[in-house]
Amino acid sequence: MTDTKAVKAALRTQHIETPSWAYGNSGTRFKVFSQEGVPRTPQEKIDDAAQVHRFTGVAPRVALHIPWDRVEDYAALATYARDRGVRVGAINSNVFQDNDYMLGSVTNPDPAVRKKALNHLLDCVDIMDATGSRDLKLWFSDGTNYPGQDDIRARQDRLAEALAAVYERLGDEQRFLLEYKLFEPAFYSTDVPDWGTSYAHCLKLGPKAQVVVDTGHHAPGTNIEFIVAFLLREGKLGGFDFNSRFYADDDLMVGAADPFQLFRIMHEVIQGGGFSDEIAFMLDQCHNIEPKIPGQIRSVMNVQEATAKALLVDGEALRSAQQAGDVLGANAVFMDAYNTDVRPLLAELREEMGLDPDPMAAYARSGYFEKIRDERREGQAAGWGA
Ligand code: LRH
Ligand code: MN
Ligand code: MN
Repeated sequence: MTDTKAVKAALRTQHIETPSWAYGNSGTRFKVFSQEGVPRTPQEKIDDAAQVHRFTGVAPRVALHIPWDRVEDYAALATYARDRGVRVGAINSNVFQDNDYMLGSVTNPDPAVRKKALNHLLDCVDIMDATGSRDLKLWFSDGTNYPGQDDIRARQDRLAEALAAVYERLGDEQRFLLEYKLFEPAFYSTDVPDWGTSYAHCLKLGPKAQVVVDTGHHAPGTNIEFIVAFLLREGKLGGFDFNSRFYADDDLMVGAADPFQLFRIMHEVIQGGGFSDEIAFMLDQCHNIEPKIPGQIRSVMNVQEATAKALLVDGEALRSAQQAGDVLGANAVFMDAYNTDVRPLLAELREEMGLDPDPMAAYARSGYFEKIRDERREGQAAGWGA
């Protein structure tokens, strides 16, 4: 697409979901740093997410993590969000932070722990009913640390059983997204370590089970855009957890470590017909040392920039070079789009949308940070998670 009007029209339709946990304090296992003005409640996380939407215009949803975002009344929380111009997005289930889950959640050898974990997943679907959320995101930290610790195949059976029960409970408009991760916290074997395992389980269950690609969850050097292309072709890509990494699951700002990879991923999304709300574009990041709201704004802008460049790929020229076996020509078409400076186009688009062309500067000028810094001095700031 080289017509900039069409590129801008497409960009208007993209929605990037921000995670509630990005607004809380976070760190590594060595230290969680406290920042000023950090939200103390799920409502305050939603207030901050609403700012990201206010300045970017393309982040209208915020994902929750349960029980980190525990409230009495989830329908009321959804109304709270709507009143601030955003909606509750994906519900992320947390079956990794209780002592009971030391040897696993849904794959634990103890049936009582498995039952507890499954009940939590089913409770999350109840929450989705209350908030009107479409997607349940399932990530299991389950795995083993030592060879022989547990039966790898039996753990797959237990996983399949739990997934089938959750699938059964989903409403017609609901889906679950099964997330994989190579390692961590399990260091020997992980029960859902890769897209193939996630895909196989989802395929057995049906169309409401989809794979989610967290860009930080692969071995170094993995060709993530191949996975994206493959899953889209099979109708099995449900969404993304975007972030970037230099080493492992670093959860840094998307597009910070490897903007070219993000562009290649977005190219496959567009080529594969995945540029629609059927694919959830979510951020899954932590801002350990940078301010959180600007970190999210920057990340949303990074996704937009990669998307704009991918939309600029001249598809016709690319196809004819590919079909002619013109290796260098095809690569040049691809790189021309990547090397285009799309910042002026995005600034123009924002002005057309009634936004400030520079969301980072507009946020800094808005006084919102000074306001929350003063208002949130008392009480306990939310940490990674709670
Ligand atoms: C696991 C993960 C998963 C969790 C989130 C906090 O590493 O990516 O998506 O829900 O981090
Ligand atoms: Mn994730
Ligand atoms: Mn992760």
